[in-house]
Amino acid sequence: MSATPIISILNGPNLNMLGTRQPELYGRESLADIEALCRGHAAALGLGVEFRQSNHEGDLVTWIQDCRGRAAGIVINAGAYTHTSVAILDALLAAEVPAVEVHLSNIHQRDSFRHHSYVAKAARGMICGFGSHGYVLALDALARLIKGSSQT
Ligand code: CA2
Repeated sequence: MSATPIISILNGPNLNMLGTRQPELYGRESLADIEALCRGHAAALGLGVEFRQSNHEGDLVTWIQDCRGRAAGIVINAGAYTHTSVAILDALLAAEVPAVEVHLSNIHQRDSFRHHSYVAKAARGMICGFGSHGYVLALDALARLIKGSSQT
């Protein structure tokens, strides 16, 4: 039997504050609620999950590097670093692991500085505007990609 593929779910700055403020934008769930949602859905798909959050860009870069040759996929909500971080883009390009970008809010309906994503250049696709369900959709997308790539 082959090992369970691991999906690394990475969350950027301020996402540890979910559930405390701005529910109209980000919903009422905490990040711990989203982690539980992801763990349950990943298990149903036969995937394992690592779930992490940091307010520091370098942590996210290191965790992405650590995925190379080890993780089967990355789900990333880089928070505000989405719109600023060439370092995260470079790490995703170097990792050579399929990544799906997620945002809770619809970034295209918000401030114009949120319309551009550096992460998008390295991601297989982006899901935004569906709240926590976006993480579930991202896991579904990765499960399909992983199954497709393991078929002979
Ligand atoms: O919609 C998303 O998921 C974002 O990645 C969230 C980021 C924002 O900078 C991106 O443009 C879009 C911000 C997350 C902040 O989350 C908070 C939640 C509650 C209270 C304060 C901040």
